[in-house]
Amino acid sequence: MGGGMGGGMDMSRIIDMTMDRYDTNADGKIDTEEQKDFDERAARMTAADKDGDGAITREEVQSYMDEMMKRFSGGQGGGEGQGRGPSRGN
Ligand SMILES: [Ca+2]
Ligand SMILES: [Ca+2]
Repeated sequence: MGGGMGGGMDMSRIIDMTMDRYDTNADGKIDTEEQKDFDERAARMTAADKDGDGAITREEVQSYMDEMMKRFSGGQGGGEGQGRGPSRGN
């Protein structure tokens, strides 16, 4: 299967950067300690922990990003509402 994304965004690079930034001990996952460094935006990524072991692996980041992309480009309308937190920065 040729799974190339034709788009402008290089997903694996984004994941690399994410891991780089937060996986400070470079063991390949972002554990709960490292997650304390998450900013507001990154905090959503805690939802990426599919197996619920508290640590976010690169794979989990990847499938999370995947889902986000699908959601973005899939554009089934109607998914709005509720989801907006009161985040206005400060
Ligand atoms: Ca780590
Ligand atoms: Ca996990």
